[in-house]
Amino acid sequence: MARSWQESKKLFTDACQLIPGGVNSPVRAFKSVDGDPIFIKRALGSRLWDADNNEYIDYVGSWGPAIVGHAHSDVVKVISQAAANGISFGAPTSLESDLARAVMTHVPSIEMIRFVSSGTEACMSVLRVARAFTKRNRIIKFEGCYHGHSDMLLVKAGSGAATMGVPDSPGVPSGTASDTLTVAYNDLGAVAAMFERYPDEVAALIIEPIVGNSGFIRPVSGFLEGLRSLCTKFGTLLIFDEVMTGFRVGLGGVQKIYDICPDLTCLGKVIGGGMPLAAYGGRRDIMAIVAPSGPVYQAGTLSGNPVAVSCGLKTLELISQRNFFPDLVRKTSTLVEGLRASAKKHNLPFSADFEGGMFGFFFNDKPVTNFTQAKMSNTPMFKKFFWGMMQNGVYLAPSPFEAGFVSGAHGDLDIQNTLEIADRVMKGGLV
Ligand code: KE4
Repeated sequence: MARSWQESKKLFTDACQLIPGGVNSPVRAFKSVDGDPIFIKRALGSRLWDADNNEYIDYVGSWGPAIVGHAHSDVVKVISQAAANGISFGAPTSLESDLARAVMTHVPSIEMIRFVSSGTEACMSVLRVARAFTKRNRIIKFEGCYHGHSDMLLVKAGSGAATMGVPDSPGVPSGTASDTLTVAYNDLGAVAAMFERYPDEVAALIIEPIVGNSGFIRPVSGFLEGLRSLCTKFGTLLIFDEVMTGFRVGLGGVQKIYDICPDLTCLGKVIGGGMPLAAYGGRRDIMAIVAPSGPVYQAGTLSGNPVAVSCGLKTLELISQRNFFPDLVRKTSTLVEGLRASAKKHNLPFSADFEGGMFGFFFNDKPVTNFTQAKMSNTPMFKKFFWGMMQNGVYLAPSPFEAGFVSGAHGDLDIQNTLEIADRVMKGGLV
């Protein structure tokens, strides 16, 4: 029986009178799948229920944070306990040092860290620090990578900016954007040429070391190593934006998997466990210039909020358990292999990849190594697949330029059911 979304439609109509586009973040608006968003009523484990009481197996996971599953009892308990002690003080607590140590245990390139409230804030702040430390202004970013919505980074951005067709948003002064140099992902030659053109002007190169905001795109062999040596050669700071990949692809992030040591790292999503918490950190000599220990100003009323930090601490504790990631990888691998097998069986142009608990797929039978290639994927096919999965109770990211996420709460039966549904949808034809 076709699903009804009447209640969500009513709530959406109401919200559109009050909130731009009826949502508080554009990618939630289902624009790129030509639909209206479902309104979520509650979630538990791997499941979501919408305002019409439709149940879904959830692979958005709040865009990554819900790695232990929704409303994990241990997480809810620590949040309640922390809140009962006071929700926010605007003063330091020992919890922040505990979370700092928990992060550094797994990400040794971070010698000092500053907590903030969003990935946008982390990426915006880290670039201010990089510019101050190097006394340079230019930054290099990659087409299709998304580092939040600060002015200097809304240049050829991925994720919602790409979905909405505004990778270069109106309202960003040309003067601000002019210092942001963009290059195609995986094109080391183009990066080298950019450095040759501005040999002593580039403060930082910021990258999603595995891209999640153009869909899932992996660095080609030697690419990250090449960036590391180019940045060292030209005195540019290498910044890994691991807001999405940190503690998601593995406890040490992409930098551990590829054995690359960035100068600075941005984190978010998982380290807050779904609460507003992110961070930037790295070399001690660089972080030492951040106020109040140094002159580079950055601040936040709710930075290091004790409730959010408690949520993050418990989340990191749960995912650090010995069998958490091996089990997450096994389930994600089963999902991706099964999707590949069905697409092959039904002669669909399809590629898929994953790392840890993060995956992505394109309706494209050619390799996707950059954003231009990602955009050549078959969008109508993606839309049909997305809605077929939605109608059958599987909630995927409503955009081809996003990644998917498996949680510790997804059971083998969830994966099996998902694959059975995907096969049926693919068999039904996506043209
Ligand atoms: P936030 O400001 O949304 O917390 O983080 C920005 C950000 C920075 N860096 C990376 C690699 C990111 O993926 C993000 C945010 N990711 C998107 C999803 N692709 C958030 C979802 C949304 O915009 O609503």
